[in-house]
Amino acid sequence: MSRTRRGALIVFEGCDRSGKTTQSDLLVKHFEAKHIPVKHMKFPDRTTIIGQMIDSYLRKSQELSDESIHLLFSANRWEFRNQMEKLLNSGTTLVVDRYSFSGIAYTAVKGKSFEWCKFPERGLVKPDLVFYLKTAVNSLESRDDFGTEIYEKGEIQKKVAKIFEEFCEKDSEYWRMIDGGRSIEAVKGDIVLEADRVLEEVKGSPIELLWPVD
Ligand code: Z5A
Ligand code: MG
Repeated sequence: MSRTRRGALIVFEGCDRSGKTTQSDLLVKHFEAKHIPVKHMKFPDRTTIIGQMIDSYLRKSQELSDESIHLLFSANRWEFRNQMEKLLNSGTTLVVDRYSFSGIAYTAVKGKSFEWCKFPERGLVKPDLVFYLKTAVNSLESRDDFGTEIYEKGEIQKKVAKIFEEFCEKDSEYWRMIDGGRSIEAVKGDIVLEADRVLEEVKGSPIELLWPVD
């Protein structure tokens, strides 16, 4: 029985201005040039009603409790969960700019427990590969537009970076730490090598879920 090869779920994580959008765009273009079906996604997706509430919070025009904003970020991913699974199963690779790990990291640094932060993410599609773009926070602060939204403070970004590094250590089978402090082309070179490899690896393997509840 022939089965359509599934696509891969490839996620970019990192601090503010670490190059996630730049590199995820380049990876999408790389796949397009090879005629590989690919879709670029981004969280938060500010186009939905939930996304607009998140946008107002990030731009500091709407105050929300830590719990409410956490659940809104998660709900924003759940809005797209079934569509993502369908696309992957039909052979489309998804390149996603921020995902559940941002959700966990940015709330955990406010003092909520890791387990509490993780819970609403359970059952979303598990990425096949996560790139963490590691870049010194001091150098990010000098990149364009740093400092306009609510979390864009050096102290918060440093704590978030530490949580991403813990993920890299703990979940090393699908996390890759990439030195994002180099030129855009050098960073892209490493990413493309890993991404091409994972596309081959996932052929024939089923989609997994994040931290499924027993
Ligand atoms: N958040 C959350 O709390 N919970 C959640 O569940 C999720 C998110 C999903 C908005 O995210 C906020 O939402 C974010 C986390 C929180 N708050 N913070 N911080 P966002 O994704 O919309 O925004 P962002 O990631 O914070 O910022 P960004 O501007 O999108 O950054 P980026 O995509 O990583 O960087 P970039 O646009 O590719 O590059 C930034 C600049 O640096 C640009 O001028 C580039 O040309 C330049 N650049 C890129 N690469 C390089 C290199 N290698 N060298 C030099 N310059 C470079
Ligand atoms: Mg971005």
